[in-house]
Amino acid sequence: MGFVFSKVFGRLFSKKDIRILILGLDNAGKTTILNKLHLNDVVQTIPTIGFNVETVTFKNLKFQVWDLGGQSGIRPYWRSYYPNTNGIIYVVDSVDKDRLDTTKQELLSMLQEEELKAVPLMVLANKQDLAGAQSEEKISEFMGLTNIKDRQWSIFKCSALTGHGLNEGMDWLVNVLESQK
Ligand SMILES: Nc1nc2c(ncn2[C@@H]2O[C@H](COP(=O)(O)OP(=O)(O)O)[C@@H](O)[C@H]2O)c(=O)[nH]1
Ligand SMILES: [Mg+2]
Repeated sequence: MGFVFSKVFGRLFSKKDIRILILGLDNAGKTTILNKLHLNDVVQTIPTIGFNVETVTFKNLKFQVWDLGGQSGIRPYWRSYYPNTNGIIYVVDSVDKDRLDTTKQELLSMLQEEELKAVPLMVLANKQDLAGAQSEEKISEFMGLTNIKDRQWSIFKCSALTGHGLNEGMDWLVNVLESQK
């Protein structure tokens, strides 16, 4: 299942800068998704104080990725990445039932950030190729996504490993971003 970056994101190429955060717990599959965008060569991990941010820039699009969870002490450093964010991709490991509550709490904390108010949210229920993966309906229900009324959001099942489902999710996000132009 191929992912043709320019086909999916091409509609957003313009002079206007677009910033997308890709977030989730460690091991959720964020870096794998970034690699699936076939921009591996421009991925740089920039060590900052306390945490690493992977940045991919392509034309006017900028993707920034880091791991949530664990040390709440570094949370203040994240804030410098929030301003002018156009979209959030939140990646969930659908097999990691033990940390479903942790990832839910991390997401809810992010959504409370003033600078991320009303920013569209696309949740990816990743690792659907694995046995025991929770359905996107179950994850949506558990994480209380249906209570979100103050922003556009959607959830998609996918496998970053095979690429299956990624296009659908990205398509949704691109449509939302396009309608905001
Ligand atoms: N089976 C399967 N493994 C995946 C999938 N996505 C990521 N992984 C694996 O999960 C591990 C963590 O992925 P990674 O992208 O490094 O997670 P990150 O910490 O969120 O950046 C790696 O071993 C990946 O190969 C998926 O959709 N299916
Ligand atoms: Mg990673």
